[in-house]
Amino acid sequence: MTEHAASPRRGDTPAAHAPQHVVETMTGAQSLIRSLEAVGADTVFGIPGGAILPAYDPLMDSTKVRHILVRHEQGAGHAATGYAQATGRVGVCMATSGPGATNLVTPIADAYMDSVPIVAITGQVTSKAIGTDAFQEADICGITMPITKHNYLVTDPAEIPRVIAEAFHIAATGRPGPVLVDIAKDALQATTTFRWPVETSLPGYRPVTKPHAKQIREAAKLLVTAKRPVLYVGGGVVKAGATAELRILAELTGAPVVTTLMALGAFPDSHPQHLGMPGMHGSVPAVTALQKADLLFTLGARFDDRVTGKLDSFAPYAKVVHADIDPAEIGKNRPADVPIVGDAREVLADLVVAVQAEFDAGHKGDYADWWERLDEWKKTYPVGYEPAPAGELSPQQVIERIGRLVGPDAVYAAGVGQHQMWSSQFIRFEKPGTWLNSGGAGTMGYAVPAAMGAKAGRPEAAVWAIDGDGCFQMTNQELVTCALNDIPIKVAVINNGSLGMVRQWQTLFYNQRYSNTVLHSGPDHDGIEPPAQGTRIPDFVLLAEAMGCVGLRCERPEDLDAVIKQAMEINDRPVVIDFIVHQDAMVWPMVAAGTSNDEIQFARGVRPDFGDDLD
Ligand SMILES: Cc1ncc(C[n+]2csc(CCOP(=O)(O)OP(=O)(O)O)c2C)c(N)n1
Repeated sequence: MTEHAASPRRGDTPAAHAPQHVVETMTGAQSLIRSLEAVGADTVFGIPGGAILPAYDPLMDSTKVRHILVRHEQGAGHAATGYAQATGRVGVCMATSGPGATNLVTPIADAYMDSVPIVAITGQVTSKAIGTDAFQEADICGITMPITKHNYLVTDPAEIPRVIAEAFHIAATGRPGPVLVDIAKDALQATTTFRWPVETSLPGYRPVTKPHAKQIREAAKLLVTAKRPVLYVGGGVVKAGATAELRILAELTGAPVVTTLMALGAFPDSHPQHLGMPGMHGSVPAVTALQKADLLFTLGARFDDRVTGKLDSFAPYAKVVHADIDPAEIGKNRPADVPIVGDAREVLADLVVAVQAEFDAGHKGDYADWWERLDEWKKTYPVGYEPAPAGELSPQQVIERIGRLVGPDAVYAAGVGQHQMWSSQFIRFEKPGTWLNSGGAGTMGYAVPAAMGAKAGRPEAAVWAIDGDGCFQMTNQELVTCALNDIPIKVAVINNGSLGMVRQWQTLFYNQRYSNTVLHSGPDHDGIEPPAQGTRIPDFVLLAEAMGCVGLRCERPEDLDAVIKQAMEINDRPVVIDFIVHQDAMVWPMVAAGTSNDEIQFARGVRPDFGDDLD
């Protein structure tokens, strides 16, 4: 199973540097850096300031921890997330108290929604000043309580090694997620004893990884007796490094597979059993297969509203097997007939054995009729797009060509909007860990810093950010960080001159009244005509050059491949390509928000005809 090598699982943070039985006197700040070294952290993204300053001094001497000085703490947080998603290890970011810490709130919330293991370390005002509205004081533990898996306020320097060990353990195990460690400045300054190894004390924290044998048998029985099953695969399968096991189960049973936005790459897009992505902008076969299924075999997915559409009309004929590491997910949105709590890799491995036992007993699922229908839908409703008017670039074509030319080994990070959906539709994902995006929170500005984090963690990989011109203007300053730190990412700005996804909703649901979605012009603009050529503010090519990157522009379809290839050849600096694309392209298929998946439109106003005996 070669995929395992490319499929790191949560909890893989190497403890290679862990010292054997050390007891040394040092400052709390030194103890923090030694603890980070001991848990195997190799990269920290951050910005110093008063409260965290003591920690930056010993950081300068560390030969094991590389600090990357970002331009905004939000960039540090998303970079930690990108690092974690691309490497499977825990990402680390660091900030000072008050505004430094609050700038981390968005990426922490983002990591929480997408179950990404990161540890955020913040400086806090001195312990005596806590609660006095001291300069740069913010109650970051209080603020992040609902968006962290766990958080700590440390005022006793002796606790630092234990807290860091626990934070990494909690972030990486069970359902991964962000952990915040807030350390008072006086605890960093005080003299203490660094001891390693350290005893952790987490009596209430024991994630269940081994699934219950009876539930596995029940699930296997349902799978072999179902007539219309679908393996509904979510990001948990990628997080658990369970993609090889998934493929074995899929090929053993012959059941169709759908992979959610968070699971792209968990099952090869090119595999004949793959129906595509379900959800608001999912493929017709994937969305419809879930609707018509008699069994949803759910693995590490969470029945997100973007997948289910109107919940009470979702998959009306289906029984549900729901396997998840987090028991709180099971039955949250849709009751499960067979709930399974466990690690996706262990669940899948046990299921393979249980299904084989059913086969040996002569019980084998017959999905031939189901496949006849699925193949028909695949043939009739492939994901595609209308070409742009002659001479203009269509955004889908740009993204499709990047995917084809750069290939399935690269890492792709997307922002949020139309370009994100087109990336999910037109890049072919074949391997886990190659698709980074903000699925749960939908955070504009995610792409550039996440790509930076991915490239810092996997320097050998080609890393492309596919960004919107709106998203790019939120976090592009991290290209300065990339240029200065030898992190040569590529950024494809899909420049449609507008907040495209919002504009699409205005086209469809607000009578084409384009209130405040045109980006490159001011209030005089009528919002309908594209801004005149030359009114490019900012000019992304000049902006790129100003940040130490190579800036390229592509406006004509005939130049597309050459520009992508030109960017691929440049590896000593980051590259930004400003793709000027047709502004009225829309994302299809679409299930309008709050409606039933049965209302899916293949293209504007075109509802698929299923000629259906199940309706
Ligand atoms: C931080 C943040 N603010 C606002 C939104 C709402 N929103 C979702 S998509 C979008 C437009 C994105 O525009 P752009 O980056 O140009 O991408 P496009 O849709 O044109 O591809 C907006 C404003 C968001 N998701 N995140």
